[in-house]
Formats: sequence, structure tokens, C-alpha cells
Amino acid sequence: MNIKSVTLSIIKMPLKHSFTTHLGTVTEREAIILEVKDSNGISGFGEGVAFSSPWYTEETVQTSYHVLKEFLIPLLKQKGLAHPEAAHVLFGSVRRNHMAKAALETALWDLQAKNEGVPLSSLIGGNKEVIPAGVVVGNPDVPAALQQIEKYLEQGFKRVKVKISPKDDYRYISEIRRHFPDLPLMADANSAYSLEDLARLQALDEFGLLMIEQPLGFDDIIDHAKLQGKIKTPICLDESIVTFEDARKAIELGSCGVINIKIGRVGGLGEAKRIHDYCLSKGIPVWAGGMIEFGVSRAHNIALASMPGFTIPGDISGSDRYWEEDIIEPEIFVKNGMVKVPERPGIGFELNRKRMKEVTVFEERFVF
Ligand code: OSB
Ligand code: MG
Repeated sequence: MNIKSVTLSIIKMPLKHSFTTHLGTVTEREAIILEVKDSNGISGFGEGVAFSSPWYTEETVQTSYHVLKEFLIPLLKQKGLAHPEAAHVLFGSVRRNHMAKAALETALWDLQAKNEGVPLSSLIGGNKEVIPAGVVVGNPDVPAALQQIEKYLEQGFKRVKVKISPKDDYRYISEIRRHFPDLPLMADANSAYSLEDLARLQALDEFGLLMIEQPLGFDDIIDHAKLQGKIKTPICLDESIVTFEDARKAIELGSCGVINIKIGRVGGLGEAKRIHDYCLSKGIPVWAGGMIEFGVSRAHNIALASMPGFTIPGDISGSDRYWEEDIIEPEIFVKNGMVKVPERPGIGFELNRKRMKEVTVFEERFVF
């Protein structure tokens, strides 16, 4: 790869509807859009998915920016890179900071695919033409949640995920189940419970949830194994799996039956692929998680979800789920509950430069 420049743009956009978990409410989204340019004049795009504050993981927009500017971009400039597969080793001298690494690494994957003239999905071994769309409802108010679910089902979404906490779980899920008895439904707790809540979690077994996501500690795989032995609903891990080794250990311990893979959380597409391959070999289904992201990250998620082990609809919705106008063209849309995997080279979407101008709050270019 012959990189000539890297451009970092911090963008900011309000959400169409606020998104609530027990950890807080998101009403506005900041992110870093990263563009790498090579000597062929080709551009690759990545998105830094850290939030403005460290509520989901320890990273923020500002920490990612700092790590990219002071460490990752200089490493790439000084040492160069033969293939995006090697980025994991190149960035190995920087501990964690996975979302910062993934922002740059995913842009390199897009660039590589474009140089080879193939869709990113094909380059990483994807074999699907369309993928099923799933949607997340982040609204603790029952009537509002029911109304949203109704609307999403009309749009054809294949699976609905809701956010739960011990404050109001049984009533919340039972109301949804009463209105939608056959809905493929799952619940994400974002670590709202502890083992002391065992009875509450066992009570949810009766609702036939597809899975319960990250009920216990954000960094735990031990208590999750204990819990999985005592509840029927499969546990899906999100926050706890930040490396391939975490996935291997969680599966060996029996901490989960399903894994949610997020490219940003695990530090890049290469690591996401390794986790996918391992889970496929162990019969553990995976799905692509969401980060309330813009189109660039959504496009990378679509490529990821085209791989054979992604057998469950992920948190993949269209551009219009959160945004009045996305930063890519064409926008991503859901048709009959499915999203098309692009056939054009790379991520298959262009950056909408006009929209980028409207939402960019800071920009800096690093020339190699
Ligand atoms: O826990 O999966 C999560 C969004 C932001 C941070 C964490 C999570 C989420 C979601 C996905 O639930 C929402 C989406 O992108 O549609
Ligand atoms: Mg989650």
C-alpha cells in the first residue's frame, strides 16, 4: 500500500429520535470520518465509532483522535503496510484503543478492495447478496416502544431488540410480547444486572427471547458462565468481547451461546474476521452489532455481515433510522427487511461531500 495522506474529520449530527439505555440517553452523535488516499489517487474510508463520552467503552472521540494523530498515523507513515491484514501487528505496540485502530484499519480495507477492483464483502470472504435487517428500540416508555415496533414491522425488519434494566424488565417485555407474540425479539441489558438478580433474569425465560445481550459486567466472562448454567435464554456477549482471545475464552467457559461482533469494539475488520472464523468453527452464531453509526461504518458492517457465520439478523438498519441525511451516497435502505450488499468496489458507497461540509466541526490532514 502506498499511502499519501490521511484526513480526519470530526462530524456532529443530531439523532432523529433520542436513544436511551440504562446508562443514559444519546441525542446527538459525534464521530471521526477518516479518509486514506494512496498514490493511485484512490480513497478509502473508515469511521471512528467512539462516543463523545466513555459510557459504552473507555474511548471517546477525543481519545481516538489523539491516538490516531499521535501514534497510529505516525506508525503507518514510518513503517508502511503491505496489506490491511498486517495492521493488527503494526498497531500492536499501542495497547487497546480499539475504536481508534479500527477507524484507520477499516479505511485501509476499503482502499485495498478498491485497488483490487472488488467489493469489500468479497475481499473478506462474504458470500451473501442481501442481509437481513434488525432494529433496536431505545425507548423505555411502553406505548412509545410498541408504536415504534409496529412501524418497524411494517418496514419489514426481521428482528427487534429492546433495551432492558432491572428497573422495569418483566412488565416491559411482557407488554411487548402480549402485542407481538411471534416477534423475533431480544433484549440488551448493557451490564445492568449482577448475579444477585438471578431470579429476575430467570423470570424472563418465559418470553422466548432469541437471546439476552450482556446482562452482567462489561468486562466479565466468569459470572456470565455461571448465569448461563441457570437460565434457558442464550446469553449473547457484546462489551465483554474485545479481542479474539476473549471470544475463545468465553466460548471455552460456556459464558455465551452467541456473540455480537462490532468492528470498532474489537479493533478492526481483521480481528472481527478472526472471531467470526473461530465462532463458525465452534458452531457459535454471530451477528453484527450497531453503534448508532453513520454510513461509512454501516457500510463496513454490511460487508462483515455478508460472511457465512452471520446467521442472525444484526443491528443493521438503514441510514434513515437515525439520520435526516447520512454522509454517504446512495444512502443505505432496508427493502422487505433486507439490505443489499453492494457490488461496486470497496465499501460500495461514496462520501457525500456536500453533507460532510455541513456536519464537519473539525478537520486535519496528515501528508506522508
Ligand atoms: O449495546 O449494542 C449496544 C448502540 C450504542 C452503543 C451500544 C449498543 C448500541 C445498540 C445498537 O444497541 C443501536 C444501533 O446502532 O442501532
Ligand atoms: Mg449491546
